[in-house]
Amino acid sequence: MGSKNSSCPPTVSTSSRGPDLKNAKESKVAEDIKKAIENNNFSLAASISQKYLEDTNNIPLNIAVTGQSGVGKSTFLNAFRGIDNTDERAAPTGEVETTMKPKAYPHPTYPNVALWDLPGIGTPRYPADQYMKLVEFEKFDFFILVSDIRFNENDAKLAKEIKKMGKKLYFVRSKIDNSLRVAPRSPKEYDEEKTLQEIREYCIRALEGQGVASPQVFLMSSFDLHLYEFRALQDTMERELPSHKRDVLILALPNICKSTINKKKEVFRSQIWHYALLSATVAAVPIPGISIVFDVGILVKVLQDYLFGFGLDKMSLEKCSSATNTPLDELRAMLNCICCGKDVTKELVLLMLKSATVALIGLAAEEGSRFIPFIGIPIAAALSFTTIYMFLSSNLNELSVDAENIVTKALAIK
Ligand SMILES: Nc1nc2c(ncn2[C@@H]2O[C@H](COP(=O)(O)OP(=O)(O)O)[C@@H](O)[C@H]2O)c(=O)[nH]1
Ligand SMILES: [Mg+2]
Repeated sequence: MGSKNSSCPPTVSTSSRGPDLKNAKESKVAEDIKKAIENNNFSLAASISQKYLEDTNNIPLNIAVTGQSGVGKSTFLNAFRGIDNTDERAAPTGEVETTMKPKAYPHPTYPNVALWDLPGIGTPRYPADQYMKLVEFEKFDFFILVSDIRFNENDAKLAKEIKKMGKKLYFVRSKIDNSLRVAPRSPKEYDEEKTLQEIREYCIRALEGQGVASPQVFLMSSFDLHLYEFRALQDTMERELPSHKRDVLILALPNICKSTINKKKEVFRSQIWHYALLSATVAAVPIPGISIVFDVGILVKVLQDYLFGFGLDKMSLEKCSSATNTPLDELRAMLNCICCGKDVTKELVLLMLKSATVALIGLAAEEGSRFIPFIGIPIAAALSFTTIYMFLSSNLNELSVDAENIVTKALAIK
């Protein structure tokens, strides 16, 4: 083989994943799998991988969104989930909240992640001193407290209650697009950065003045999450979440910039070797025309996950097509991976594999020698494993580039 394709990871050693791989659970799982394989017990190895994937992909993440009525909570939690206010799964917006109870809105792709629309504080039904108990605060990983003008006394009371319970809290100053539009300006003097800084300081002073220490305030517009400080909020949430929940959050984030796509890619990448192991061992069967044995159903699932995670599924592309006024076919023509915007079927995966296997198997035979000492699987299974590993890796790379192109296209018209 000629030069090694940089899209193909050279090893299944888990060292490429950075700090996450220091995670004790991951190391223990890798160690257990290695032992099972050394004992020739592939079904045990695969079942450890399967359980690991099920556990990590089902970790619950509950985000509470609270604040007074009308401040933009429902709009924010729809935007976070990548859902239009008109979508049937959307939280209703522009309503007067009267008898509202906490309501979970699951993420459309990751149902283990839910954003909760909470009632405003200080109503007769939700008095400040009982609020946390009434909303069952324990189940929330963190709170986002929204205000559209200034954080008032009720907000400050709630903030103190949330902190008292030891929960993480972020303040969001919503509707920044409105504030910038009405900010007094003469063309010469207008300075958006300065206006934003003033708004931020105003919010911080209001909260500090009511006894909230060192509040973190993020300015944003739910109509344009890619502008202002949603990304800073994302980074802060990621940093402050316990490590086992971080990947769950990353996958659920809206695809608003290249850095989110890249983070998702790394999360997906860290799971590839488990899927390759599953596909190449337990239910692996020979497939006519393809010289490796594997379970195609697993590859269908993984590619589907990539499409949904990156917003390259049919529905997301249709949304992008109408938002950018670009015919769907033209949009598809921009994309490299043939599965974009399609239902991933076994037939499609076989087609993709057939057109890739000659190159992949050649590479796998060469690269495989590096895997075998690590996991000690027999040559045939090792070849399947390595080929599948490379097939998924190269598709993941291609899809992440496609996703970046779509994000760039979508943002260009905003
Ligand atoms: N300009 C602007 N309007 C917003 C924004 N977020 C919400 N709104 C509007 O504010 C109103 C109240 O929003 P909603 O989400 O229902 O607030 P909630 O009562 O806190 O859930 C609606 O008319 C929204 O369209 C925003 O970021 N920018
Ligand atoms: Mg609402």
